Amino acid sequence: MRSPLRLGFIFGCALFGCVFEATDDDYGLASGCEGLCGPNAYCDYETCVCAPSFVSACGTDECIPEEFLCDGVADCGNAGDENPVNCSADIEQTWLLIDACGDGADIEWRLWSQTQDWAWPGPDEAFVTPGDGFNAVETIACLEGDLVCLGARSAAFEWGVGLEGTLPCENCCYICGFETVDFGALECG
Ligand SMILES: [Ca+2]
Repeated sequence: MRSPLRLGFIFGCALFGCVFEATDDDYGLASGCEGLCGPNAYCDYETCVCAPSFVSACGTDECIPEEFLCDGVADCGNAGDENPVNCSADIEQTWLLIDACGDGADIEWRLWSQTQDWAWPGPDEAFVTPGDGFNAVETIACLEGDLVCLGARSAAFEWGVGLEGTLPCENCCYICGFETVDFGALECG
């Protein structure tokens, strides 16, 4: 599933066909881009344009066939045509856990993406449990198929990948999908 809006934004230039625009500054006195355009692109006055049904998705001067976008095969050298940020849909996933550690301290927790440099609610913010024995429920917008790991910390204990997302963990990661993750009880130690 793709988000047309996001694809339109990321590949906006591709949709309009331009790869780059040459200016006189780029090429001294010579203007135009004849001979400077990459594979599957041609020079239209001062702009390299992807050939019909080709798009610019690699971050280079190369144009690839439209159908190569998000088809599960890396066609760009940097796999830019398969970047999950462009190819996956944002979905809402609810996480549920319970502070079962009666140490008198609330638990701070974050959810860490394993495929992007991203955490919920953010790398400098944390969810906080609402007290011993009460459900903590938070909903995040994650990329379908992303692996998301729980990291949590109270005054004396740490769970999952830890609040900073750096610890190894067992059974603390779940695939971003439509089903609620019921993480269960966080017990002391
Ligand atoms: Ca591809």
